[in-house]
Amino acid sequence: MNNDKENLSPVERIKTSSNGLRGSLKESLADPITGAIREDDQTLIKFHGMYQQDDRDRREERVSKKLEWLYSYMIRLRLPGGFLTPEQWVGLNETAEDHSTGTIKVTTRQTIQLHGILKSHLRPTIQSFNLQHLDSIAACGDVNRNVTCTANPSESPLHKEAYELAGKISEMCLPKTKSYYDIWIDDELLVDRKAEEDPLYQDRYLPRKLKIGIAVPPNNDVDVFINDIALIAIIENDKIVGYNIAAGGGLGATHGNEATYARLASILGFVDTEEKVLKAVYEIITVQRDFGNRSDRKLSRLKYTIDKLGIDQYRAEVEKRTGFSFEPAREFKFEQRKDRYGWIQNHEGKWFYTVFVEHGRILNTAEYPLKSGLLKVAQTGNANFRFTCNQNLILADIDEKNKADIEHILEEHGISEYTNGASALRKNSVACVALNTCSLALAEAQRYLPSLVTKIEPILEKYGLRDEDITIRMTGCPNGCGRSPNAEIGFVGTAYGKYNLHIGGDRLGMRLNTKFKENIGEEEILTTLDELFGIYVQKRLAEETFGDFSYRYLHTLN
Ligand code: SRM
Ligand code: SF4
Repeated sequence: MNNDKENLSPVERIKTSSNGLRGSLKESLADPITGAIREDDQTLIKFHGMYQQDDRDRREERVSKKLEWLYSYMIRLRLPGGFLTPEQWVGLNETAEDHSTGTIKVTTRQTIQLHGILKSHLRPTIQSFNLQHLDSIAACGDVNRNVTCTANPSESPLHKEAYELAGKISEMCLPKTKSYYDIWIDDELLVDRKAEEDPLYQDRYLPRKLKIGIAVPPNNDVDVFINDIALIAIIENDKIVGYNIAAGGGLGATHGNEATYARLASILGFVDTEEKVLKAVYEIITVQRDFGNRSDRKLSRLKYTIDKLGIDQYRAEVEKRTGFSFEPAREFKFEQRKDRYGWIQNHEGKWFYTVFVEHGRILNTAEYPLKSGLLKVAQTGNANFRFTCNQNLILADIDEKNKADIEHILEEHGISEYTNGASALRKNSVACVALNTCSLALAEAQRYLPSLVTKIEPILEKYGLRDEDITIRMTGCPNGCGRSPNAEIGFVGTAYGKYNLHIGGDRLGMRLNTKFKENIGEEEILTTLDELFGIYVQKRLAEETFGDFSYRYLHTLN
């Protein structure tokens, strides 16, 4: 068992003494003097799917006016497998306009965030989500997060099955406390504390966040191996016969702290029935709950517990708890990780349109009324909304008879032109939020990568590489929210305008990249890439991807 009890991190005390994650949140919300909430409540509010933030662009101005920082909140929805009905999209659009900056952000974990919500708007926002049957429970905090699943679930019955499993895992891992309803929905709710007893999380919850993803080969659009728990559907004779289960993925690290590192999940083995899958997932979590590091939050993710215990001991402890053994892992093959843009028809004849949404930001600009176009599609009631881990959106389950109407809306709003016209590099780019809301950002990401891509495109053009599907990802710090450590070209922010450049990751998400240049600015980024692309076209092997080539370059050619 975890032997760090003597030296628990302060967050552990906040969790155990929180009265089922209630803390003093009601008092904090009622305080009219400040836009912030009390310090302990800033930890607890995460378990309710929210973060206290401030507008970092306006810090200096606020201080010069002797005002407190401009505090506001980000809310993240819990959407296992990333799905909304058209009615829910219309409701979300309205909630975003009434209470947030208005921008709807599709995240790298297939869900939605709204930013810039003032404290007084928090309860109305949650209440309006509640009316849409949406919640943000456990979207953040030391619990299981949004369960991701290969997008396009209606493309085949197998995707549907995996999507449904994502929902079951999400339900199984929900905290039992009803504090969310108590605080955000109904003040008068009578609380039965006995009914809130939580065998999974107890009163201490997990040592740290925990993430679960499900991939349906041949697509690894969920980047399954970056999750704490990764499920890979094993398909035989067109049926899912079970799942390979892997554990210990995670991408975050801290500059200068050698004890921290990105890691891909290691395969524990194969499990056949759904009942066993759920049991195995549950007990992988309880082992992490009991053995994870509760002293140093930098070393408390499941990946460090696995490396501390060793994969065999971790597996043995899980098997002891489940009462069955993992079978040897079965073969599987990933063939792609990118989204399939444009129209696709599924086995039932329904249509799907994948919209390219640069870094998941859905808003209107003078040139591109994306948000209005999507609202108009939703208002027809004839398309569901699905989200991908590449921050894109799928208009889903469209009947043949409604396709032309939706196509017309997409054309009218420039959405199909934008999706078709973007270069391969741009369509394979991911960036995290970073500035101006992320308190941990050291550099820009989603506000900067689009213009950097514009400068890289002519270089690719020069070498005849315009259509090459190179994955390029940027994060404003080494936490890896835009999964930069798992890209063919990864940028990791070090300071304003400066990035570490990583290369050598593979295209399918099976190999992490390696730092190649440290702390470089735009000019050096462009000259370095120019040089690398030049060598790539000269020395690449047949069909060799840029990621595989640069891995070879780093290890043998350089
Ligand atoms: Fe993340 C923290 C945004 C996916 C690793 N992440 C944050 C916070 C909440 C900053 C904070 O703690 O104050 C960021 C909020 C920024 C903002 O203003 O919205 C943030 N993370 C995001 C999102 C929105 C990025 C995006 O642009 O899409 C993604 C939301 C996912 C979701 O819907 O749940 C997001 N974060 C990820 C991923 C990628 C993934 O899961 O597929 C990772 C890497 C995988 C992993 O977990 O290792 C990731 N985020 C982190 C970490 C590092 C955790 C670690 O233990 O190493 C932090 C920092 C922390 O937890 O202390 C972090
Ligand atoms: Fe913020 Fe860093 Fe995550 Fe980007 S990677 S959203 S900068 S924590």
